[in-house]
Amino acid sequence: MSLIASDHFRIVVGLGKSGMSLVRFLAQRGVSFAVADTRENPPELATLRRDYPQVEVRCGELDVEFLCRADELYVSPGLALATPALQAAAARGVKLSGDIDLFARNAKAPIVAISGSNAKSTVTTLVGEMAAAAGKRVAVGGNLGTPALDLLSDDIELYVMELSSFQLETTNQLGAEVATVLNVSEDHMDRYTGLPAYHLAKHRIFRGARQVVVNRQDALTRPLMSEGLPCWTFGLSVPDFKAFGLREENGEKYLAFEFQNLMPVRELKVRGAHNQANALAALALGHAVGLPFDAMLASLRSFTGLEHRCQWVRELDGVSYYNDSKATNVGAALAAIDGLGMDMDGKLVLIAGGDGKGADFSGLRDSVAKYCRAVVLMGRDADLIAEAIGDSVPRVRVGSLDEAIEQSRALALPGDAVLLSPACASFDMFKNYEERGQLFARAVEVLA
Ligand code: UMA
Ligand code: ADP
Repeated sequence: MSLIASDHFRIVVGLGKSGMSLVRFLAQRGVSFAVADTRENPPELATLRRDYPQVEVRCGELDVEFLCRADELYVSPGLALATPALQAAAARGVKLSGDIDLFARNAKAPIVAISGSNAKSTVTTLVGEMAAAAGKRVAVGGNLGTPALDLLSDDIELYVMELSSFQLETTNQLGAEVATVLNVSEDHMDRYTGLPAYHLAKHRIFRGARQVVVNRQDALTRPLMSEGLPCWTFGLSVPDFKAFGLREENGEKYLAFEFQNLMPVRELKVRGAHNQANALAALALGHAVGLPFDAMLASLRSFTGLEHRCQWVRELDGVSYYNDSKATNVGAALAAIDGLGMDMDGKLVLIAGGDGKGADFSGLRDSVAKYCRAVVLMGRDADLIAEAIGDSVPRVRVGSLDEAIEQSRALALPGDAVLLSPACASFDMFKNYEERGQLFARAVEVLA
């Protein structure tokens, strides 16, 4: 039985991947609905016309009268709820919801829900691999690739979901078995009025949660109301009760739970302190849903990291090249600069810049001064970054990624690393961060 009233009319707003998953879900259940998208030619329009020719679609500027024909709107995470037409419909009593709300109402297996400014995809993938290694029939997705509704199946024993603040804005009640906000730092400031609004959106993940996982080193990850809920913590400090952390014994650093060492940190294949925190977060989430330690540790030992996240590309003339194109905000770039910087004897030549989404780049200043030999800047917000990081190291302005690589190569000394960690979105110069990372990796691979 589907937990959705069939006598109501819905409108799916946004016809991208999540919109199309909503269309399939509603059509399968015989619910009447229409579709709207502000774009003249949304990505899934051809698929919709082919597979569901009877469904009414309105493209272009949203029409409030049309939206008000619905009892409920399922709004794409790509559209801000502050969009005037959505607000006008809400003011006239139309409920605003989204695909995750519908997913939560229909999922029959426990949900591990993961949000945060950074490390969501890494930790989600890790928990998914841990569950699979433990023999669970697990479905992994959400903001990471497969839309949530496409994962629904009676066969599944555990859902591991990456959820963005955009998706959480329209999620009224998630009811996760365990939920976490891994870390909170500025991102998407072009969509939110400020950090408090962004923080509030992320914390909707805790609505109806049965257990929570908190980052001991980031107070903003602590749920505002979690009295009485089992709470597990992770962090790079020494752990005590209900806590995952690091402990050093006889010169060897271990991932540890409470008073028990689990495995030496050097057995992780991923680099940097931030990845140790990610491993601990995944252990805490997996433990909360009863995954055994042996399966979880085996997954940690074999995990080589995701593409475009501090990914080692090659070494040339004694210089290592890293692709961290997924660092689309200041917090992520900082984690890479600090994480790699403190792990090496040489210095970093940082390639940064792009569309800063309204961010304040001054947070990079101290780490750049400490770990960088030079910073090579490209893209729309290059000058903003140059000003914010100060002149402690040379700053070189370039017009293209190829030029950035050429300049970085000239600036790096043996023992150094060239790190593409832009602290910005890519859309001013590339299709997306994947394209930026692939072009970087390919250009570096052919350097002679
Ligand atoms: N758009 C319009 N008009 C509309 C609808 C969308 O102009 O009516 C534009 C917006 O600029 C929007 C973009 O189209 O940002 C994409 O919207 P979409 O509805 O086509 O998106 P989907 O294909 O459904 O993808 C969404 C998530 N996208 C966003 O949140 C922007 C995907 O996350 C997610 O993988 C997918 O659902 C499945 O759940 C991507 C993402 O960039 C990876 N997420 C952000 C991030 O990780 O930082 C939050
Ligand atoms: P998300 O899905 O939240 O964007 P990813 O796992 O894709 O997270 O990683 C995004 C970026 O964040 C990458 O550049 C990665 O190097 C960086 N990162 C990974 N772990 C952390 C962490 N614990 N804190 C801050 N940044 C991190």
